[in-house]
Amino acid sequence: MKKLPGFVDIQEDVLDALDQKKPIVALESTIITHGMPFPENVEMARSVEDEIRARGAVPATIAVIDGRLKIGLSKEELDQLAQVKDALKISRADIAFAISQRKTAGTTVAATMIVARMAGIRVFATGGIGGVHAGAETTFDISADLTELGKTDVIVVAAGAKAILDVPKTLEVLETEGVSVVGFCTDTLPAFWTSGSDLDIPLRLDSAEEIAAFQKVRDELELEAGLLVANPIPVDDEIPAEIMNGYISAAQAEMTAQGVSGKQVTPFFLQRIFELSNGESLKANIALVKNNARLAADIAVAFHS
Ligand code: PSU
Ligand code: MN
Repeated sequence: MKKLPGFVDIQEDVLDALDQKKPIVALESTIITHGMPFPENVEMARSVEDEIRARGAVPATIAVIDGRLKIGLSKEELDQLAQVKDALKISRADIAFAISQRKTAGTTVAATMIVARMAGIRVFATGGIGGVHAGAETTFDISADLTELGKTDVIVVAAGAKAILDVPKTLEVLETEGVSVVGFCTDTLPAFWTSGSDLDIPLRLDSAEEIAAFQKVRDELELEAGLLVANPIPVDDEIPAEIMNGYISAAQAEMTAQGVSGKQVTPFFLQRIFELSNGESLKANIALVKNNARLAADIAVAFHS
């Protein structure tokens, strides 16, 4: 295992797994600090870690706590992070700032990918990635997650792109960035709370073993771009697109009226949609993250066998 910077703390079980080349699944923490309310956020984080362990992999939740870059969190650290009121939301641009200023922060998909790759963790599970926001042609709001996927070779398992984004433009940017976008057992791009959409998926694979084999070839080619696995929410947990679209338009209108911009956009949307849907969106969100964690663990296990 390579030497990591002095500001990194690795949980014991993650360290053992790295030493023994056992399967590990990285997890992000913006979903905990900015994506879900307390206490659902900490319950979600715990059950996601349990799902990964049950599948034979070791979970490694990544976050910055008081300036320490954590790879794997103790129970106490997770509880603390889930209740911090003023946590930062950090990406490539500000991860070093959070560490040097001894802040506490949730790592976005982009920042989590950077840390996972630095530690040699190849698979990462999340809910949804950031993308091109609706109206990006005037706001230029395009998530740094997309450019990170273009240069950091980690397998990211997500439930597709949320309809709060401009999904066709998001797919175009992923293609430009050279990101391999693979649908797991699906021909259409999953739409986060909804299992399918009317957009064709660029590539399709139907097993964790095939995804691991695909990644091994990508490694040999040293492609230096990420692999995005789009995993549909289980049909029993999904919310139909017609219902979601109503909440999304309402939240979008409020956002425009209030002038919400920058980093606040995604958290604002998630919170308003949670309220408008009477908590239904959160239930679906938790179900899809768990589903992604299971697939990510299977891929990590297949990758190491
Ligand atoms: N999508 C969700 N929940 C989340 C996020 C996205 O359903 O919590 C978070 C992820 O951490 C993602 C980030 O990396 O939002 C993207 O933020 P932005 O759009 O500001 O780049
Ligand atoms: Mn943005």
